Amino acid sequence: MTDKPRLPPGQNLTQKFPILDLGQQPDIAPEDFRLTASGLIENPIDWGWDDFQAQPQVHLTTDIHCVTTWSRFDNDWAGVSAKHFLSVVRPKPEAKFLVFHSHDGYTTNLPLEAFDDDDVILAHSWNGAPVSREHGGPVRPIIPKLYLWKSAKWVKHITFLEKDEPGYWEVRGYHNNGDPWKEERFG
Ligand SMILES: Nc1nc2c(c(=O)[nH]1)N[C@H]1C(S)=C(S)[C@@H](COP(=O)(O)O)O[C@H]1N2
Ligand SMILES: [Mo]
Repeated sequence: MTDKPRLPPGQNLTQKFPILDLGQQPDIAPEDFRLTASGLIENPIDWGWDDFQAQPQVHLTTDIHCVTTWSRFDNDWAGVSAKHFLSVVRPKPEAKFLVFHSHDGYTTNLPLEAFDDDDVILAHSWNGAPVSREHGGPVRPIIPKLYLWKSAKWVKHITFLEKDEPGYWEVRGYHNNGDPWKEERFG
């Protein structure tokens, strides 16, 4: 067995950070920010900006891979780790999937085990500055091992589910899982 190449198949490296979304870019001031979690968890949360900032903060450097074939190496993120977030909300044993819900109406789904990993972060900063409005600030989860459409911009709500619930692009022909190294791009 060979190791996975750093650049997944069919991807091209870019230094730029393109912007892709449904066309609306919600403008959420930190004082209006709320992050809620519900579903199959022991501790549903409703965090304002101060609550989010009061959680332990981590820095992570990750690569990102967009299904439109660009990849960008070495993005520095700061925020709350998925591991910490899960230690607070405490998923019940039945919880197997989660869905991100965003302010622009976007949703995307993933297995809990993909979120429950050391390289996953709820990011408020990118390369030393707040995640910009265009890139999904104030807070955006980053799941580096899946195509970037799984990394919802402008996240406001996370639901934990027993059964999978395909999101916006997943019901419109994108692959349900989205592993870049398996080129799980479409259907
Ligand atoms: N809320 C929200 N998140 C989203 C999207 C969106 O339209 N709305 N688009 C997804 C898609 S298809 C991609 S490729 C990435 C693009 O992220 P970027 O604009 O920061 O490059 O965001 C993902 N997250
Ligand atoms: Mo995309």
